[in-house]
Amino acid sequence: MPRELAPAELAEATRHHLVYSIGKTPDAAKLSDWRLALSRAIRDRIVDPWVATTRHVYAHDLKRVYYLSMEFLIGRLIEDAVNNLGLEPAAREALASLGVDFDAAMLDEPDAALGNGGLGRLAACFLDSMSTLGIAAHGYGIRYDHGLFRQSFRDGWQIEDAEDWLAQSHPWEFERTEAVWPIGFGGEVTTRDGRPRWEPAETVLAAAYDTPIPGWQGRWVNTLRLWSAKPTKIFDLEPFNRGDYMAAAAPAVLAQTISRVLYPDDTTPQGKELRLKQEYFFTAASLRDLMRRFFSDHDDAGLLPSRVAIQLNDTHPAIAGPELVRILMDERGLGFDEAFAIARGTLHYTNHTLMPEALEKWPAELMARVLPRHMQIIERMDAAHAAEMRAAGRPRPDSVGCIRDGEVRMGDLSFIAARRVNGVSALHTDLMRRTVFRDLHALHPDRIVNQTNGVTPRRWLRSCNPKLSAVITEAAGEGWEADLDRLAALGPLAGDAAFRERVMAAKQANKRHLADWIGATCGLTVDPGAMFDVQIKRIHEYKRQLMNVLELAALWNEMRRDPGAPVPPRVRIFGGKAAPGYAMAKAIIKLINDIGRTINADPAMKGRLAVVYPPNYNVTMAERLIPAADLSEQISTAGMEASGTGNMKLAMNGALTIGTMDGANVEIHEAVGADNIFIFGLDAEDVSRLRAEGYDPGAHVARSGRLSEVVAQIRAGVFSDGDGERHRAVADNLTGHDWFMVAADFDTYWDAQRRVDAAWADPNGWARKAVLNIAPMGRFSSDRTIRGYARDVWQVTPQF
Ligand code: NBG
Repeated sequence: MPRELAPAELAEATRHHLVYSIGKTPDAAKLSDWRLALSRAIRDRIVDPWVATTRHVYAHDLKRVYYLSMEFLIGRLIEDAVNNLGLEPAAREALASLGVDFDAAMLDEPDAALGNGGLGRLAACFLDSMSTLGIAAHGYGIRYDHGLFRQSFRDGWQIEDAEDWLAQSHPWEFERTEAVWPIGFGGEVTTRDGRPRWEPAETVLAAAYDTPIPGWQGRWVNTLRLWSAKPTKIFDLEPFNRGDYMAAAAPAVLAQTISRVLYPDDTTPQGKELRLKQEYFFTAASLRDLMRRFFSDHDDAGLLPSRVAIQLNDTHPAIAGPELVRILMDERGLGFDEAFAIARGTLHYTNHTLMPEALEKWPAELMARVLPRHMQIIERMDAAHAAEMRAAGRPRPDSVGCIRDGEVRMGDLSFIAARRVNGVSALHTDLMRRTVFRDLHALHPDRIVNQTNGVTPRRWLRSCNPKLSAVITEAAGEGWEADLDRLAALGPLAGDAAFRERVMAAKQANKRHLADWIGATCGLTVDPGAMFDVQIKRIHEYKRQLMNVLELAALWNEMRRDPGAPVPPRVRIFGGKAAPGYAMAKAIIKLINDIGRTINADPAMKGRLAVVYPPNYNVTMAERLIPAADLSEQISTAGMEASGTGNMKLAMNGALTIGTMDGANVEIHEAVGADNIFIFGLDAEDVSRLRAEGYDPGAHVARSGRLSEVVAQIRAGVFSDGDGERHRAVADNLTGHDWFMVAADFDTYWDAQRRVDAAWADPNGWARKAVLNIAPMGRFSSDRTIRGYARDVWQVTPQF
């Protein structure tokens, strides 16, 4: 733990940075100047333990973990730093003495949104846990100029604008001008001295920017290294001298495009050359970097698997397999067999979805054009794998292979190049074994392991919910933030009325706070005494925000029919973005906003039912909503949500789950017990059986009076100013296709919501359930997940 820091000392350091790093005087400084100065002052506190960690790792030659991810959804860094270093009281006091409001300064930091959703946020939680546990790790990714787009609504439709997190200087990072690697694309493969040689046609530079990642109490500090693309030459002088300035700048523009923007899509591969280039760009830069580190104190490439573990976060960095083989063969002179064996001892792959359209595939022609040498190596790896299986008497079925029907299949490539392959919840891993990787699993029965996701309790409890944290500390003692199993101490207190009251008082305070924010940002008055019912996640058909909003409309109908019905007041809150190219998801957003507007405008609903959909859901908004949630909507079609992590964050903060038996909901159900969760609907087997039998959504709609009524209203334009056409695509899809089985689950969802109503009517019982949701959440800490990876996948020993 770094030395205690007195507020006066931190104030002085902040003032010093304001003048000497930012170049402003206190009287002229704006809030952002103060925030930047404070960030610098805090960063100074991280540098010594960072250096100490690096020395320790070198001195003890610790095995290193490299986490390669296209996405790191880290959010605000000042918050992690202040929280993990225990500096909040000092920072608050220091800024107050300078006449600056600490909370305002924290909120001034742009949300680093270098990710789309769960996959990127998981990577950020893992960074926090790897530092907290003392694992020698680097995160490797892309320093996008523009992160996930900013969402607003115009007439209820989603509008996207470019995000600009680097507009002000990013005070946490260190530019490493010595770590710059040339990355090639295209060109051809020739042979020289009997060795293949790749001569790329185009080269860009990958420039490293390091952000230190301190763990809990700053005992250990790892590095997140993000790559930015730079041109090999700034501009062409010849066209410039001719006055052709556009042509002069062309090389720079081309290169910089590679790290310009995060693909705003987390489920479908963009069949775009740029995406493939992004993937190769950061993977190749990371491998070069880590190989340089490895060879700086080892000579024998054969040692790589015992000194290095590389984790591929989804298939995005899957080109790491052929790239590593290429480096070992073409640059180090190893034979193919040896190179392949080393790669297969070093690489590990996490699968994050079973959705077929999300398992990346590239046209073989594109791969051969952009990465000609890699294409050769992929063919060779694939042939070697086939031969190996034949020799072992287990010939590959036709379904297996890296190249099929003119496409390179990154899922199979990742699998055959990995030592371990993991799923992210028990159900997902089981389905992986039985569906997408069935044949590969039969060939390699020990390769697939499960590592159920987790979330960092430092950010998702301690920092976002100080009120509940204080109550937990009273009950479980200090230090639970790094030992979340201690929450178990709350279990026996569920029967203690005074304790329950303290827990619910914290919730109530958070709800008042959120209600104020909703008033200020959405112009809506909501009653903090109402049930806050929250669905926050990417908008996707399989996540079924549609089912949620249809049930909401049905509830509205019911409440209008029977004004005296004892329906508890609810505020239904949505948050989430749709991929810009995903028309159906955008149509669902519009429908939610239309239904919401209709309900909010009905005077009879005042104080009884309200709908809130604040635009631009991001990490910071999640930190506001989660502590104030009573009910957590986890209602995906069973078998579709690999794990979910919002489900864990919400339960950890005392929200009860209404959900299907999908992803990690299954394990949450097991942990909290059937009495403390509202489970409904088809399970994964039902879903596949029903699909196989031939699912008829129209029949389900017809059978459900409530659903039929809502569909008829949508078609009649009840929610769209009489415009029956506006939501026709959604209605037609629901009655005619409904791949995600909204109609089949609607009635049981309705019933489950009424069970929620009944439970809410008993405040003591609800509070008891809330406590019994928090108590067993230790197993959903990302510390538990990372210990699992360390043990079963990476074979490293955490220092703490
Ligand atoms: C997402 C899944 C979630 C899961 C996260 C993290 C992708 C491709 N997958 O269910 O949909 O929680 O990954 O594992 O983004």
